[in-house]
Amino acid sequence: ISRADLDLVRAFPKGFLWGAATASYQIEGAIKEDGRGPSIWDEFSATPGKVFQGHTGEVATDHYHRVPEDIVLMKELGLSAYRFSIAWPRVLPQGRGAINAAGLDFYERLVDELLAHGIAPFVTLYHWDLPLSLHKVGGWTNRDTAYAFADYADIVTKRLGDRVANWITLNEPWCSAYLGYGCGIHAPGIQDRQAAFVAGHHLLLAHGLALPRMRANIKSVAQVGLSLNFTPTYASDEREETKRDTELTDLFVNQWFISPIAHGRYPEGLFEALEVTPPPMQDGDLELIGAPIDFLGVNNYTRDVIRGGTIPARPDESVKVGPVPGACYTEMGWEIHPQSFNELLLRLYHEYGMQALYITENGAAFKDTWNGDGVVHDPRRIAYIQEYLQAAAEAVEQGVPLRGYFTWSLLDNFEWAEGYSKRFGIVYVDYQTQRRIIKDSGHWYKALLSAHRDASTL
Ligand code: GBH
Repeated sequence: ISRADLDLVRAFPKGFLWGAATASYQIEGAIKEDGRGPSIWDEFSATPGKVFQGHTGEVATDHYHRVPEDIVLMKELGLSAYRFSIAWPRVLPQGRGAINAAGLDFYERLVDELLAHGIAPFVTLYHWDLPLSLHKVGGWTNRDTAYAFADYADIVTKRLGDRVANWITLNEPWCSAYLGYGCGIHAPGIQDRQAAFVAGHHLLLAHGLALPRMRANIKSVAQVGLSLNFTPTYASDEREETKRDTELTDLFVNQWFISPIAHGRYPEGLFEALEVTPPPMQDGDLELIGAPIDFLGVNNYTRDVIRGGTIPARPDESVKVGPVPGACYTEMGWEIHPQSFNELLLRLYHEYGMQALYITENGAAFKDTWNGDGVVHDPRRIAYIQEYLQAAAEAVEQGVPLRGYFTWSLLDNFEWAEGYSKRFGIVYVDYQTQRRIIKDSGHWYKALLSAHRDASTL
């Protein structure tokens, strides 16, 4: 570990949580086992042309059968926290109604094993795997799905609320709403701008309805929040139309969900900018949605640079500029820009008044290879995490109440529409054998975490 890394860890307070994140459909596999019902991602990935080379989550990283081994890996890495998601269709195969005991048992064993190893569980209730039966009756465009989610949240926290303190209702509802219903690149693959905003409202409502019911079930000091994705937007030039389109993109990409959560209202001009009518709402919805959360989970990977005046100029269409001269990109084609991460954290604190923040996802995909020698060199991932942590450290020094950092991801996994073609793990997975190999970035992360522990005990 370098001198610079030692300085880096000193910026993070004692008790700061260091973790890694995953999601059920991306790692579990075993989609037909022990009574799990089908999800929209089973159907979507089985539909030709939707996912890279027809990849599916049928086996994924086989985590469902490898929990003990994977927890040993986390322990080896020295993680103080682990963020994972619960597959709703394992708990409620039809989305509502009959509970599948084996599903709850699986997550209870996972939680108990984490606790036995001194790793704090951060549980996400919804990371995109909606039970297919709920989709058949409209999915997130149906208001009833929000009530079904609240019942599901109640069931899970009744079972695990005596030992899990940290909960995330939804992961990136923007993606569920827009990628799922607006442009259709994610399940359920619907292309309907208007439907995206209806779905978005019901996702927010689901969060709002679940919040008080979860808190009632959590025994220790409840920490309930949600994780939102942010992609800060920057203007590529000084022109008026560039300024306008940059603001419109920000409205759509960054403000759509945080504004109702933080302020109890949709941001002004959102629906007009996207040329949709406001979603149907009932009295009291925005109060539920805007109820205080205990923390905000921040997922950030990159920024967007916008060139205005592109026709058509609706912010969900292509107004991004091509490669920024001199910039570096990951395998996803996402620009590496730590400064925007720093500014995002400051904004969430100052403009949105978030009093506790966790980075619940940050990481990078690169072309990692393994030659059979048990070593994976990924210097660019180390540099990425280092630079983003440096930006986070500066935010902490500037007063941002940052409580923890989870890198995406613990393991290489099923990267949604990209299938297995993109590797985000700090641990490599050889999909032929399911062997796990800690990448150089994993070894580096481990050293960093242990340096932070040492610095904290001084
Ligand atoms: C996260 O989403 C997910 O939570 C996680 O499951 C996933 O594996 C990880 O990141 C890596 O991708 O409008 O098509 O240009 C990613 C957040 C937000 C990033 C939307 C891409 C623009 C998509 N994403 N963003 S698009």
